[in-house]
Amino acid sequence: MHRSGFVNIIGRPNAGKSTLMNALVGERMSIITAKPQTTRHRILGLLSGEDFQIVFSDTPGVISDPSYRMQEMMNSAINTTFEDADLMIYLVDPKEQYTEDEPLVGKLRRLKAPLFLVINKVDATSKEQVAKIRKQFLKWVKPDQVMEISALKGKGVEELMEAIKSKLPEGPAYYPKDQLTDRPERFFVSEIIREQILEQYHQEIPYSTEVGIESFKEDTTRDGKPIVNISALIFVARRTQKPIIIGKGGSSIKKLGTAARKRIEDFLEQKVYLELHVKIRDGWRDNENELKRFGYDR
Ligand SMILES: Nc1nc2c(ncn2[C@@H]2O[C@H](COP(=O)(O)OP(=O)(O)OP(=O)(O)O)[C@@H](O)[C@H]2O)c(=O)[nH]1
Ligand SMILES: [Mg+2]
Repeated sequence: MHRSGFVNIIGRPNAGKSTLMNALVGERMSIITAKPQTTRHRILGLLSGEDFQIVFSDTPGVISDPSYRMQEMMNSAINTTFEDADLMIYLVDPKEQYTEDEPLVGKLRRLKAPLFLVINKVDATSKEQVAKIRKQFLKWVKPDQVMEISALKGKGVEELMEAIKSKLPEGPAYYPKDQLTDRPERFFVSEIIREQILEQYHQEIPYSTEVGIESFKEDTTRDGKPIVNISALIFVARRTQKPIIIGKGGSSIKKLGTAARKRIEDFLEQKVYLELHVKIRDGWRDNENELKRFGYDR
């Protein structure tokens, strides 16, 4: 018998969804930073074996009161996971405060698919606090299982994987068994650059920024070694943000370029030449055409 299914990971920004998906698929796929709203798109991570295929989804954290069209679209990426889930993982950060009107709780009550309530970050939270959060959520939702894990330390991840496998329905492989994700290489390259922007810049800058790959070409250096030539565009939402990205005498963008290049080299397992340019796209976060171009309408 072959088993397969969509296992969708949802929760608040910063709960550790991307860390968990990467731990489950065993690849550094989704970007992870300490800042909330790091993930902006639904990203599939595939895990296949002889007799099973799990289609994991990493998703943006739910935003309770979106200020931009972009954030509304991030929320709608979460809504699609309610339509196709064979199993829903609701990931909770026990260090946070919750109330019954938590954005996803109502929808989770009406969910037909099995629900796992997974309490993350137990490595960094007291037992009492974990127990309190567990009790609280059990008043609000009826999960099929409750688990306590540390996605960061890998604690409880194997047990979670076993529990997931035991809930997988009978079904065919949806993707070729050697495929790892639904996204092309260049998407991950732009994500790595965005990750480094989140790491390096502060306040509104990372949130006002989008990255596009202008060209991506395999080439050889003058001495005949393989290299990937990548040219990327950093879009900012306001004119005043451009000099901040660039920094004094180009120092900030240079630092960004070096950090991103190293990461991309690790990811592609190849030498990389990376060129970065900054462009202004006034108010792109509220502009339907720009959002479409940046892939927010999938
Ligand atoms: N201590 C601890 N930190 C964790 C754990 N899992 C994730 N984190 C940290 O929490 C922060 C957010 O992790 P992400 O995986 O990016 O969280 P996310 O839910 O994908 O966040 P968004 O994409 O913004 O919605 C990072 O600093 C992680 O290192 C955990 O089990 N323990
Ligand atoms: Mg994420």
